[in-house]
Amino acid sequence: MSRIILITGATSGFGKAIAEKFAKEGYDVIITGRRLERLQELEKELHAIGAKVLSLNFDVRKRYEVQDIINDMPEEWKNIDILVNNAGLAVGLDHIDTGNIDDWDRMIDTNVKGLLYVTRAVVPLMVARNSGHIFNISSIAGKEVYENGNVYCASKHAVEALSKAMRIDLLKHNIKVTNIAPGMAETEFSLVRFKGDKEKARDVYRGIEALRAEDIADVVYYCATLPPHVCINDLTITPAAQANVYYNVRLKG
Ligand code: NDP
Ligand code: 8X3
Repeated sequence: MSRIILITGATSGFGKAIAEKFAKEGYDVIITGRRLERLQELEKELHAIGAKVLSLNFDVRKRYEVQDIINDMPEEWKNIDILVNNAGLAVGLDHIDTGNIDDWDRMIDTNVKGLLYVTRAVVPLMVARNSGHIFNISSIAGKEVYENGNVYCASKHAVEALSKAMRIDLLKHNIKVTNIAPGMAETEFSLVRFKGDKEKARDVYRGIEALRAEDIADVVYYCATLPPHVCINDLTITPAAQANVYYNVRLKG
């Protein structure tokens, strides 16, 4: 019987790469996100490599919709082995006294509350089977705080705390929890943070070989396929040219 993975935010970046990686490796894949067209394209791509796919089109911020959609999944898809809480975003980069409160709400609602809604809907299915593995995609912004990062950093610090808390609460249910904290990775992340400003987004990665989404997918796959008695609790991954949120080296020119 194939194993089942559910990935939030599979329409782009890390989530899409994780879906592709696990599909190639023979997993049945549940892909989720708000952009229906992207979901449909990915579903087609994964079918073409012979994978079994279920697309769920929802916004993680919609508490009741999340619960209903997970409840209404076909029974054979409910044996979820791996949950990847990946959907998330940074919006804006401002000092605390000038920050946009709508941006703050979006980050907290998505990165913290959305992650909780999905977890609350999926984890009872794992508890019932006494088996499972949760990946929470945090960030180096969950380890340290940088200027203008305030609310995004706070949301990822919350993810870090939730990873630790889930590991304790779910220990007796044989559910592993792995917290993944990537550094600079070139996805649509900066385009979203700068609200579509391509120039500003490109500038973030200028002179740096940033992580690729596939690097994160490989790491998640590695952690997910270790023997049952081994759990990687927490992993920080940066490009070789980045030490932490403060220090990196850029090639000139
Ligand atoms: P992308 O912008 O490429 O992907 C983000 C994904 O999240 C998309 O699939 C998007 O789908 C989904 N998403 C966003 N909001 C919602 C929502 N309300 N409901 C459902 N899905 C949503 O960025 P990344 O792949 O880089 O980001 C993935 C995760 O990694 C995020 O949690 C981010 O904070 C974290 N991260 C990113 C780093 C980076 O440098 N790139 C570094 C460290 C952590 P859709 O819009 O279709 O809903
Ligand atoms: C994304 C990495 O450094 O832009 O989580 O916050 S950073």
